[in-house]
Amino acid sequence: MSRELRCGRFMLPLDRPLVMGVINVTPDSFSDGGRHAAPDQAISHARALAAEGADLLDIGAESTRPRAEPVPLSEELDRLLPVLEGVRNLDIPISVDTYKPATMRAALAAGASMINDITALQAEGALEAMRDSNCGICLMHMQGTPQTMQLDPRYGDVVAEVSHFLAQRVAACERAGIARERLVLDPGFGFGKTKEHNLTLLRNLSALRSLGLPLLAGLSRKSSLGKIAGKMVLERVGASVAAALLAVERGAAIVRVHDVGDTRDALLIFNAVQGIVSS
Ligand code: HH2
Repeated sequence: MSRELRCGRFMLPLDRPLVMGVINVTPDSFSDGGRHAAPDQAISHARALAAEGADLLDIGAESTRPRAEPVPLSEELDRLLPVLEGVRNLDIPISVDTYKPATMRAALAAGASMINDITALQAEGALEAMRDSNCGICLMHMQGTPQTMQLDPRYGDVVAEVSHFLAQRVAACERAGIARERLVLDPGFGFGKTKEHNLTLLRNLSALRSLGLPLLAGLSRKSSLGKIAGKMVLERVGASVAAALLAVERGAAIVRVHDVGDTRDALLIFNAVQGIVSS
C-alpha cells in the first residue's frame, strides 16, 4: 500500500493517523445543523479546526443525514464557493463532500484538493469529472439513498458486501484511468446500516485493509454512538473519540470528526504508545 495519499498539490503522509475536520455549511446537518451555515462562520470554524490540528478539512453543503432532502446544484454552489474562497489559503488539503459532478468540477476549480463522495462516483459523469484532475478521492459505501437508507437496512454479511462494493468502485476508477494513489475507502458508518451493522463493521474494519488502500472512518457524533452511550448529539464527544481511536487501532488511516482537538489528543497518545513518530 502507498505510504502517501495524493491530494492535488498535497501528498499526505500515511505513516500516522490523520484527522479530517468536518465543516457543514448547511442549515440541517444532524451533527451541527445551522451552526456554521453562514460563510464567515464556516470560514472561522475551518480556521479553528486547522489550528486544533486538523490534517485536512471536509466541507459539505448538503446534509446527508437520514431523510435529508437533496439540495439543488445552484444552492449547493452558493453555500460552498464563498467558503472555499475563504479557506483556500490554509495550508492543508480541503475536501468537498458532494456526489454531484458539476459541484466536483466547481470545487476543484475553486481550490479543493479532494472529493469525498458518499455515492463512490456512481453519478453519471462523476468518474470523468475526476479523471482529468489529481485530487484525492474518498469512495464511500451506502445502502440506498439518504431518503431511504435507514428504513430497513439488510445484509447477509455486511463486511463482505461493503468490501465487494468498494472493490468494484476501485475497479471502475482504475478503468477510468484514476490512479490508486488518489483513493481512500470508507465503509460508510450510518449510511444504510443499523447499530449492529455499524458495530460489526467497526469490529472487522481491518478486514477491509485487504483492499490495499487507505481507509477512512466517519463515526463522529453518529446515532449508533448516541444509542450506546445514551447521549444527545452534542454530548457525544467522548463516545466519538473512543470510536475514532478504535477505528485507527483497526487500521483507519483517516478519521472524519467534528471534535478535532479532542481526537488529535487521543491520537497523540495512540502514536506515543505505538511508537509512531510524526514525519
Ligand atoms: N458522514 C457524513 C457525511 N459525509 N462522508 C464520508 N466519507 N464518511 C462519513 O461517514 C460521512 C460523510 C454525515 O456526517 P455529517 O457531515 O456531520 O452530517 P450531515 O450529512 O447531516 O451534514
